[in-house]
Amino acid sequence: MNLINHTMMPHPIHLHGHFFEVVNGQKGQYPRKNVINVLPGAKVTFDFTADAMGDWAFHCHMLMHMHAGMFRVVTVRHEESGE
Ligand SMILES: [Cu+2]
Repeated sequence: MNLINHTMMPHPIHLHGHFFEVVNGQKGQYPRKNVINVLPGAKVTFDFTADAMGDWAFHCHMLMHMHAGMFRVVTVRHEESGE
């Protein structure tokens, strides 16, 4: 997953239901997190294993931003069952 911040504000982005590994160039030492602060103009990449079935919130942790639309649902499901 790549997160690119085109705004002038930082955005602490939070994924529910999973941890991810922040790709920081230090192979084998990727921090495991479920929130990553994406600074203005910055790009953050994380590796993510979708291993928890269900619908998960994926959003900015600043409530004003979340209510303004920085909120999505990440759905994890088995491809063959369609569930
Ligand atoms: Cu934000």
